[in-house]
Amino acid sequence: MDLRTFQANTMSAALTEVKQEMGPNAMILQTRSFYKPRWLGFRRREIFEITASRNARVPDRTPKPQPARPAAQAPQPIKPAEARRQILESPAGQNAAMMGLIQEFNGLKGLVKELVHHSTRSRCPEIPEELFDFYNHLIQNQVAEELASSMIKTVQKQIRPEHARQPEFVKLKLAEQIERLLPSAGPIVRTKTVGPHVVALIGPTGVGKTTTIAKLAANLMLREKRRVGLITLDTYRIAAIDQLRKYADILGSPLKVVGTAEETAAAVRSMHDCEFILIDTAGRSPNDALKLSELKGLLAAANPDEVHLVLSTTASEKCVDLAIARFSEVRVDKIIFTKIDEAAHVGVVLNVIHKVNKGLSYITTGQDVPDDIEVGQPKRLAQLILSGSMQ
Ligand SMILES: Nc1nc2c(ncn2[C@@H]2O[C@H](COP(=O)(O)OP(=O)(O)OP(=O)(O)O)[C@@H](O)[C@H]2O)c(=O)[nH]1
Ligand SMILES: [Mg+2]
Repeated sequence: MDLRTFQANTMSAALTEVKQEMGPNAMILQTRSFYKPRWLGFRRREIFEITASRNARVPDRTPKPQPARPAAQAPQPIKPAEARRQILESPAGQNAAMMGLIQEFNGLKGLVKELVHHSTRSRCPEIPEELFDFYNHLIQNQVAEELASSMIKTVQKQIRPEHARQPEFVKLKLAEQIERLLPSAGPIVRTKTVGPHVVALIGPTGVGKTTTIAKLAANLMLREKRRVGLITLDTYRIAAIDQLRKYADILGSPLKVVGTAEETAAAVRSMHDCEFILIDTAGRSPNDALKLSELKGLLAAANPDEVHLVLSTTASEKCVDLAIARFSEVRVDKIIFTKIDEAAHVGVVLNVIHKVNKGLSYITTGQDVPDDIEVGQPKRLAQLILSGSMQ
């Protein structure tokens, strides 16, 4: 039997070779794909292989009545076209056809990936080739291009060229960079010995301020056995007040709902025997200048020790930037990032903290009170940004 194998970068290229070398009647007996290392084993390339024959005979397995014939009579050769039809109609043939389609699809996917790689590559020629996959990984995790590029260049200076081919080593160096860029600011600590440590949470609507207040209060009270008072500067919405009241009732902590500067100052005074006062505020649109200046007045009356801006990781970076710009006019000391569990990528946390140069106090990772909250550890953020395959 004239049996040959053909290898190419795509299934269709392999098929073209089969047709050129063996003619249009060649029979495909087997197809497969496998990966071949290239670039010194650093990246892999998919190879498509077809085994074909010009004159394979395919046994006809359909049961037929056996006419009596002389034992020495030779079997009739099957015509190539008929044999091909039989192969295609058999389960094995259909499997092979399906596999061929899947391989074509994978080939296309690889091609698109390669195109993206080349287009990104051409936009940043300064990134060394051996570290390009790491740069791409950072970009795909929404780390700002400029930041990713400077991190990669620093890593390049720190490592020997042979280490660039050791992903775990490069990851370690990148993690060090991320940790350096992400100052941690948490947890909330009371440094004074007299009077309550007052913490306010501000931020856009629906980012998770009230839920985070409940998590913080529950952890301070149940785990650290602290006396905690709650104040809400949200008099607009009954539902929002009820939400915090529910938590206050469960925890057994005092709750004051205030709407004016005088009421705010009085509420803080009334909780003088608490170790911590946590202040919840109504979400405000960064575009609502009037409500933001009202918030500024109320907060000033509370005279908090720290104000945390709460931002959602699921918001676009544009929204996050706008929120930072507008809420900074009120007052921002630290940043909390919520909904890390829902975020597709967390590079935005690194970009923002680096840009505003404020410490990351907490990240929240789900809706469960009190468990889904963590102190913003740079190591953990580095792990989240660098997790997943880099190649
Ligand atoms: N997945 C997820 N959901 C969260 C997280 N934190 C809060 N949420 C949810 O986000 C929604 C809004 O939470 P709230 O705490 O009411 O948000 P808020 O900032 O107080 O909202 P406003 O007071 O309306 O501005 C609720 O459904 C919460 O359960 C988190 O870390 N992960
Ligand atoms: Mg709220």
